[in-house]
Amino acid sequence: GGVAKTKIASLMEDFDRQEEPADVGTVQKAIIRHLSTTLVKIPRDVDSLATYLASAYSVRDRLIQKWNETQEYHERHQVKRVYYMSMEFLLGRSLDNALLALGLKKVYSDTLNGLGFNMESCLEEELNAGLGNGGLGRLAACYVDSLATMDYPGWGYGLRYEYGMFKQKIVDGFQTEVPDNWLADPNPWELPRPEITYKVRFYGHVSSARDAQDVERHKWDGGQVFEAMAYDVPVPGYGTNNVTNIRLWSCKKSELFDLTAFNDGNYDAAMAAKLQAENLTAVLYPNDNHMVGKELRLKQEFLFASATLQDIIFRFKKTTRPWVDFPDLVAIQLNDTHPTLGVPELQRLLVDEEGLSWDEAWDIVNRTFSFTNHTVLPEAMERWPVTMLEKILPRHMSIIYDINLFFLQKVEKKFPNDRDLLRRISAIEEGSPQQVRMAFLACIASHTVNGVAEIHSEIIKKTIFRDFIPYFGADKFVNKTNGIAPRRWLHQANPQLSELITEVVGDKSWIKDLRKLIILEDRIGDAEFEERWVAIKHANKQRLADYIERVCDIKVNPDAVFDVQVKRIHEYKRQFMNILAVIHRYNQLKAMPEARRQKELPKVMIFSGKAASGYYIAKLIIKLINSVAAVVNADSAIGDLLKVVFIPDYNVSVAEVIIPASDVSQHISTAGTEASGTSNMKFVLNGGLILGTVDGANVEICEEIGEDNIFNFGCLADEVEDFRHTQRYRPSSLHPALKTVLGTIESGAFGDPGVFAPLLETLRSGGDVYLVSIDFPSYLEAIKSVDRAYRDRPKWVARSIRCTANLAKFSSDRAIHEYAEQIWNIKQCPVPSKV
Ligand code: GL9
Repeated sequence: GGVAKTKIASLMEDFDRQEEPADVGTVQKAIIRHLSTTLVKIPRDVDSLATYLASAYSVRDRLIQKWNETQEYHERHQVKRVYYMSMEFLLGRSLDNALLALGLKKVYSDTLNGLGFNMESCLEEELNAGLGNGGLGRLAACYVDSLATMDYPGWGYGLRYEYGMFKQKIVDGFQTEVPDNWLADPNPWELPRPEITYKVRFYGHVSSARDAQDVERHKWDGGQVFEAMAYDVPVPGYGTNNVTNIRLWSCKKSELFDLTAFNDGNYDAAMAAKLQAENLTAVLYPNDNHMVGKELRLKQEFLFASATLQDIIFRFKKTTRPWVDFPDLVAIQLNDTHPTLGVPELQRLLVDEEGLSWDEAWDIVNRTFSFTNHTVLPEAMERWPVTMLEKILPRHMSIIYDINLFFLQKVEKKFPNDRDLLRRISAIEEGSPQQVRMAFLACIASHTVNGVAEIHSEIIKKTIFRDFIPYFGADKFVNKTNGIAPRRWLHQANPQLSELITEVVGDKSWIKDLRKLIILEDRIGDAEFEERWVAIKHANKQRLADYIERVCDIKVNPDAVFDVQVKRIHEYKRQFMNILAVIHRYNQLKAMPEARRQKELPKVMIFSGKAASGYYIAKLIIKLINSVAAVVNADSAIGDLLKVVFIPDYNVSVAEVIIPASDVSQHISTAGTEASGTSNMKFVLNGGLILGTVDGANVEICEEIGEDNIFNFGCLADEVEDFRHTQRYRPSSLHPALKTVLGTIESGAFGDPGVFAPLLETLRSGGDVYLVSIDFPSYLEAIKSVDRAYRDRPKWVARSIRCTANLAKFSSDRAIHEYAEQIWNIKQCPVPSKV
């Protein structure tokens, strides 16, 4: 077989190295072949879905070749890789992105035209991969894009949920949730790997015995064993041969058959047990910034952690390098605490399975892991009851106890006689029930901890990780400001603006180096250029207006100001405050004499976003927005002066339509609550101005674009605590404008006020935790300055250009370079071009 193997190996390597030509003839042949063979279509059944699929399969063929080459090349050179562990990857659609990355968009468009199909409608056949909630999941997707584009060796690891983020339907103004059956159509972007599976155990018992060296060794067995199977999602870099991988685990029930029942001839009972067995990867938990302590979620986290670590170890063992070298080949980034069970799992695999000593293993763990914190909201902090862990993961619970014990012993040694410090810093929170603080465990196990924007990284040093600094030193805690992929969020989402930029820059190099955008500043004041800039924004607004008419049946005027707030619905993000100000504006317009009113600035207020299915108050906010919309939009006295739109089912591809069309976008979280935000970056990159609080990445965006180009308001992060206290203990009377607005709601102007009572209560006896009533007056002032600024058209256009020109810092390429150099210690490794 040796000779045959060599022959097949060299033929296959040759194959991967051959690049198909990129001409219409070749592409057409490939599409036809997939229609006929892969999809088994007869000519009269070929519709735009089939055409999309055949196109996708033909692009995938090219991707797989490059994927093979990249993996082979990295393996041969034994380069260090980063593994980005994330429970969420919000990828959206892939075909357009892949076509642009491979430089095939034009030839595919021509080919499809030649076949009588329109490119846009084919692209729209693709279902969104919605395996994430919001910013955290989309960040992971942008980071993998940058890893590939910048030729860094790295993979994403995640879960393949059968149902991703639910689809949102609006019924009678209320959100309803519909399952997202995203795998209903064939998915060309995943490669099932049935040969790559790992067993993952739950429950069972731990026994111990002394080994030959008289060391106590632990064995975990019994319980339930599941199987995790790999699905690989290739991610192309832009304009490079590198194609990286996201490996998603799907749970296949193992030991499905109850063997006794089976042997007893009880086949049907055994099958019933199989069907009843829960599928751990059935559904994504739809909570953003909120922990729900369900056993099933814990099991998902462990299935993910265990399969991933087993896979990484398997790959490491193929190198035959000694264990101490593990951190020289492997960096693991924990995307929030969700993958933190990877820590005790790696420790277990090294000690129990591979026979290393505790200290050898712990040293490896510590040099391997780093951890990103993404939020300071207390309700988002993962804590698992000790009793639940003991039951489901007995060996891990005991490893966590030991990790914590050894840590506390070292703290005690450095700071003797400080029992309160030990209590505060312990990974086990005392109380009933006792709980494991996952953020502390991640911090203790990681060599580096980072926040996601300057202000956020400072806040976590003063709050959750405060007590760790005297022990570890401040250097362990760093900042890595988030970034966004310019490929998707400018080049793909805004093709017209991209073309203009390419013209000004002289080539497409800006797509991989956003610093080149600075040259746009030279064109400020150039009348012809500014005219084109404005025309492109207008065309994007028209595209959104068409979408709104199609989806919401509301006609909006593209000449009005498009004022946008799109993100998850959450009290801390304060969509509530936005809609209260909309009511204020409506009241004002109504009160004006007609002649005066017609001089007002026409505005379209655009909202979109999902509420977690169990988040009652957030759902009431959606209802209020829709109720206000119904009244305002039907008011003929108001006409185009004010329209309110709630676009249903916000997701990546809806964002791609909305973001390039905004004049103003709102990022108005209570200061100190939004760790970073990333859509703020997307809007500004597309020439939209921000109305925002001094929070998250808004702060650094302001630094980059200048404070003349952002509308800031509201109290500052270090004032928030004080305000909360004065609020609570000396409930002050509400601002008159706010009182009037609440009065309008309570009068029944937007339907049964009883419906909204619990929402209004959050401002009163609820304690107004997010300081809506404190910031409302300065918010109204800020809105006035936006309106004033917008009326000065030339100045506004200059501001818009300045926004785009100065956004380079917020490229995910910059972020990934920083992670690579300062945290992961990985080097770029471009796969050489074909000869
Ligand atoms: C988040 C923050 O809320 C955002 O401000 C931040 O931009 C992103 C990415 O760093 O992370 N933290 C967080 O918990 N979520 C975020 O989007 N969402 C989820 O929990 C899914």
